[in-house]
Amino acid sequence: MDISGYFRKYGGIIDKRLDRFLPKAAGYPKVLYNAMRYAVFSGGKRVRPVLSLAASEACSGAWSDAIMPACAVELVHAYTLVHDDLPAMDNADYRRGRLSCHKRFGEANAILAGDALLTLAFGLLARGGDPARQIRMIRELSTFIGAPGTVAGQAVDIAAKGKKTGKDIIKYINYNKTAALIAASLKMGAAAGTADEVKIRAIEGFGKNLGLAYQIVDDVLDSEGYARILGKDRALEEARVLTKRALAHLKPLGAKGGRLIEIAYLLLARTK
Ligand code: GRG
Repeated sequence: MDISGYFRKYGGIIDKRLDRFLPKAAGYPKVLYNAMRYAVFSGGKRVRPVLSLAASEACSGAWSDAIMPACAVELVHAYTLVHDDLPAMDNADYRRGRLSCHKRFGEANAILAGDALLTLAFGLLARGGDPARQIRMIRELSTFIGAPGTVAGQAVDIAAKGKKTGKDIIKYINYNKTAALIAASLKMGAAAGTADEVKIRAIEGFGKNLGLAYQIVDDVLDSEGYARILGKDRALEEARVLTKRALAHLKPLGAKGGRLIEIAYLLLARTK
């Protein structure tokens, strides 16, 4: 299967599961459930959950081992976007080409939808599978997306708004806002099965570098961050270096790391 087919196949599986795990649109309170669904089913590429499933596969796990963390990371991603778009944060009226969640459902409902998505994500990690692995995944996710982690990255980003920002601060923001959740997606995918610690750490190292490269490519596409400081060519060169650094971490996986290598090159070359 080529890499686009892989994304289509696993993206489809993830969407079906997310549909099953999210509260039904007709349930009560309807506005909250619709806001949650609106945030999740709006054309996201499903990069993070596919990374979880690919990491599981690379460690000889079954996709069924990794489906809960895969869905959990997409819910967390959706929550961060809903909250990031709020007037108190990035104040964005549109997301993925349509009204942002608070513009469509009101600010209070968007805040609550984000809260509920985050809460459901942790609930999914506690469902099914081996309890020791579930606890580990809950601990890992809370470390990567809390403070320090995604929330800290967002706090520093907000504090830096309108100020001249150096490369170190941008790197801190990129690592915490973006790379932390990407690393968590991969690490939890690996840890959901029976992978040993050497492989789990290898996948984590891959994820941290891949996540930094992912944000730089995003900056180049949006003409922001690194692209603004370094220029697009130098920023892309930095993304290439980080991707190579990411790939070097995959050595302990041998040929099993092949799919992750393909994904890394696909993300480096992405245009949206
Ligand atoms: C609110 C705690 C809190 C954090 C918000 C993640 C974030 C921090 C803000 C979102 C805006 C932003 C610039 C995020 C960087 C990560 C990133 C590149 C997001 C876009 O991810 P894609 O490309 O988007 O996977 P799709 O739409 O495909 O899901």
